[in-house]
Amino acid sequence: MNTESVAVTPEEHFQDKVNREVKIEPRDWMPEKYRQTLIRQISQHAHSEIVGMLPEGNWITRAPSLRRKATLIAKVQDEAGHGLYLYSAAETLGISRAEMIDQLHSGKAKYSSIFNYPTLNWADIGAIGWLVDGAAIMNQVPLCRTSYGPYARAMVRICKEESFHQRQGFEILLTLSKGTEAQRRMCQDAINRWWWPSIMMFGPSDDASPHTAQSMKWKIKRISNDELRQKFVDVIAEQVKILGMTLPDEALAWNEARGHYDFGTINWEEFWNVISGNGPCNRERIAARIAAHEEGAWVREAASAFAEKQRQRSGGKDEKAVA
Ligand code: BYC
Repeated sequence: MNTESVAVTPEEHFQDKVNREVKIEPRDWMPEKYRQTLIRQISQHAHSEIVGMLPEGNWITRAPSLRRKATLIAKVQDEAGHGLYLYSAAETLGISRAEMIDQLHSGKAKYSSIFNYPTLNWADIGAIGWLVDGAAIMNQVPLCRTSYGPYARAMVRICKEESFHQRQGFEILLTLSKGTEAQRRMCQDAINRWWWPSIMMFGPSDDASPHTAQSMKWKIKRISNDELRQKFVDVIAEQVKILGMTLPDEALAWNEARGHYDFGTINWEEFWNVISGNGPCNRERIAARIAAHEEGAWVREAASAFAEKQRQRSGGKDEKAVA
């Protein structure tokens, strides 16, 4: 028996596929707004990975041992790889890498709010790994089931690497937490400064999120901002006990009836301020990205010239083969 529903319009056919968990692929018909939403989300995600290299890259030369240096280099390199998978996934939707980069540099496209905060000392690298990568994984694991095939497939690989990142961050903090009094203070101070920005990473609360309802209907997003944030708070409120540290929130308390931790009110004014370009490091981050892009122009030109030479050479060979 044919159980497929009879789709009348392209929109209905599309929604029916989404409802049946059939992945949408680049050549499939899709509503223009779905395509635009994906370009916005995937490119902003890619930009976050690339900008995220800056605060961490800053600590490669100052990592306290060879092992820490090697691990941090590997992590920062992974972020570059994540950016590249994501730019490639977005390109399948008909936008070029150059256009996306222009949107980042001109301020038209956003990147994660979290990377507009400074990394002041080594403990911050631990806190980023544990809290920032932890929040990123919480958000990204459901994206492995997102409705757009190339995005979902990129996320599977990214999530595997992110879980290594989170563990290395936790291990840095665990080491500090067992160290001297000064090291314990560094650890607590980093947690205090990164906690609130980390829970802002999930985005505005559901009732203030303009995109969530439609993105959930299209199964681009699988779990809402508030639900993910709550899951993250529940996990971290337990893990912080292993470090013998605390989270800087007096309202944090287990709520037996809800089966979740209650937590304090997020400073949404700070969030909107940071994402509209006025956080502590926004200008510095964009200036660093633009400088890197301009300084890398000769590499792009050399690579294009080399590709052109190869093309001409292989063209010559082909002609010989034909002759
Ligand atoms: N920062 O309606 P909403 C990482 C914007 S880092 C900045 O909820 P949506 C990593 C949002 O874009 C994590 N902007 O939107 C890398 C929208 O503005 P526009 C990166 C934010 O898209 C290196 C407006 O607020 N992860 O992985 O449905 C080292 C309204 O929001 C933020 C991703 O990007 C924010 N935190 O939901 C370590 C995951 N939150 O675009 C780690 C993929 C919201 O209309 N993205 N905005 O101008 C997503 O899952 C979703 O896009 C979000 C936002 C949950 C982030």
